[in-house]
Amino acid sequence: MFELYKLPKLTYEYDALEPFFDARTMEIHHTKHHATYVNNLNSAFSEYSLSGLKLEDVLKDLTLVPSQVRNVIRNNGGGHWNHSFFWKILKLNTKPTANILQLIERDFVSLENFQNQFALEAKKLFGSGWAWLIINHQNKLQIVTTANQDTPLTMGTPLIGLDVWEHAYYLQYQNCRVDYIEAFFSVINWEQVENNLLK
Ligand code: MN3
Repeated sequence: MFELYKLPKLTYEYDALEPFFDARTMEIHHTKHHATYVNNLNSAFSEYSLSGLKLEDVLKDLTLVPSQVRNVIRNNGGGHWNHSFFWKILKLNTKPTANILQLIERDFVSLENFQNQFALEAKKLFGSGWAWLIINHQNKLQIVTTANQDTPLTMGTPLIGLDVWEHAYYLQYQNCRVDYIEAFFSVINWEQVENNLLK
């Protein structure tokens, strides 16, 4: 089987984020949802002989690939990119680094206010998509949302991303997206956020 892209291994166990994100959701999310994006992405790259292209480049500019495969790559390539990013920014018991805190206070006044704004945008997002904290092209922190599996790559450098598709929380939180968003603030890996900032 053609395998340009691989499902990344998590660096922690599925139950590592309990009680905030439950093990069953993490396992299904990783081994079923993310794996499907990877398989579909590999099929598309194989069928259209795209293996010379870099996924990030294509996601920033879909005109690099034939029009009939753009939506497949947008959805599944985006799905692969977004989830690979998401797994890395999850960890229990980390705190914002001095760097990050300084930027958050500069652009959102306080960490609490940032969290409120982020939660509001994530809650407001209609249907499936993602909420992000990015550094935009003006070098300011900005909260943005993307629909479906669209990435924020053209808008700036992503620092934090939250999957707000129902598959990310329904087993544990059912219709209570707000509780899932609140729980997310307890599992943000601020060390990785700092890594993302330094990129
Ligand atoms: Mn997902």
